[in-house]
Amino acid sequence: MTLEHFVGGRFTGTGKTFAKLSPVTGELVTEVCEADESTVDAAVAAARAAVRGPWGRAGELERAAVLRRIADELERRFDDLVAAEVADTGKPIAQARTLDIPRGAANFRAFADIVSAAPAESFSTGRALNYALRKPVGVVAIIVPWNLPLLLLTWKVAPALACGNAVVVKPSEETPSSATLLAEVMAAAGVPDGVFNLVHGFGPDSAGEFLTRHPGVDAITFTGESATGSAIMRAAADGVKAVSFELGGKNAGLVFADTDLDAAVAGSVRSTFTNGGQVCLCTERLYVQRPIFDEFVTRLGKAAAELAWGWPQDPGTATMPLISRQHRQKVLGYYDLARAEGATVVTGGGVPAFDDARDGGAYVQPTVLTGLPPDARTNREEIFGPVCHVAPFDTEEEAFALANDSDYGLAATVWTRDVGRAHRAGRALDAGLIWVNTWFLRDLRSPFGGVKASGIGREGGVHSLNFYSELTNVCVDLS
Ligand code: NAD
Ligand code: 6OD
Repeated sequence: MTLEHFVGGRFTGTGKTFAKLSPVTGELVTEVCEADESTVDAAVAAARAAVRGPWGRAGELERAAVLRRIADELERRFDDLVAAEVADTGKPIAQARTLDIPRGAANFRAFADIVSAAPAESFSTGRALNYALRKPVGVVAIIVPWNLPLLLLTWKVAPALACGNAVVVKPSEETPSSATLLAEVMAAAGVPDGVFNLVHGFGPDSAGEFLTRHPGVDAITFTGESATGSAIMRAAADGVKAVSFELGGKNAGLVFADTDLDAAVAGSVRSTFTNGGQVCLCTERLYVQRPIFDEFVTRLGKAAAELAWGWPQDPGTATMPLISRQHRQKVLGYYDLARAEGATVVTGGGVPAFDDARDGGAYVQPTVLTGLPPDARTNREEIFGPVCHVAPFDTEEEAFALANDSDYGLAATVWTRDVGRAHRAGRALDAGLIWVNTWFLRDLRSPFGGVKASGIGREGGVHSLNFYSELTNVCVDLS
């Protein structure tokens, strides 16, 4: 079977296709159509027609009802979506069942609630009444990566539709399957034709670039690498298109000596190795207060070495392959670089041997490093694999300074029992997201995004509504 685009409510093919390979075995998962410029034109035109039609004028409660039907249909297709996500990414089925796919439905339910309850701004004086109307932005291009495919796609589609826009989405070339199922879900949920359009393909000189350069696109929301964000910003400049960017990270975890050490070790294992370290929020730099440094490193290294290997379909599997052989080459390059920069490899640092079909996949060993100076490239560049470097610190001030010594500023995690310190960290750390004694605990009403090279803008709750809608102020003279 060949996966097709979804344009104006219909699946449609293109002559050119590409192969999606399994990260688990290297075998073919599916062929996928690659969009040419005319397919992207047709998708943008279908979206424009939809947003000019009844959909663009529908009330919030009407759109919220549609979002809830989409969530119902996602839940009905739960097993198909789990299978698609596992096949494309090789992630453990337990994670797909408890995180990736439930969040797809949760995103639609959350934004149905958020848009239904959004307050209307109004100001009155004796002379005049001012009130702000929320209108759709128009045609929104949504470009997402491969690590949490359905979660990250629906995180943007849900608020965009809640605000009455029509969307053209481009999933990663590495994860085309769940997005294709999402198109089926849209049709089954009765979403009007043209409101949700899907084009498959790559970035430069392919669907991604055709979309971001397209004059018919009004706004672009993108999740991916910071360097890609720069390229998209250049493309968006011509049309002065609004952008929202969720980009890369080199996230710090701070472990203070007053912490509950069991919780800090278990939490750092999660924050470093979940999804094979391929979550933008993953910790790649750990700083541990000197009195507990040795014990922490020993326990983290042991836990990393003991993470359960298995096939993705085995319920107990904790590890997963990287998304592709190409990405594995990049991550292994950093393992080599770390050694060249003088790191001590506490555990991992190579490729596991299975003696079965998984040797054709893209697996690497979970890896813990120590001994690098703060300016080592391994400590500064995003690796996006199951690896972290652990360094000691003495004082709170030093810990905050080390955490902030980065071009990125997405997330930080702080492990401490000192409540005052927790709040000081909230103020002191240059990051958009700070978790204290936990990691990746989400409330979809809260602002999500990064500072510095980690992004532009915030999504989540009312922040998403602000990006996906235009406010028009109406001033009525009451005299
Ligand atoms: P990527 O930037 O290579 O690709 C992301 C998407 O952009 C893909 O769909 C790709 O085809 C498309 N693309 C690439 N070049 C393009 C171009 N010139 N024009 C238009 N589209 C283009 O990222 P990736 O490798 O898929 O994902 C990993 C990266 O994503 C990491 O850096 C990670 O930190 C980041 N990420 C960030 C967040 C966040 O919320 N901040 C979330 C997930 C992933
Ligand atoms: O939880 C979310 O809403 C979100 N955007 C997570 C991003 C994870 C990055 O890989």
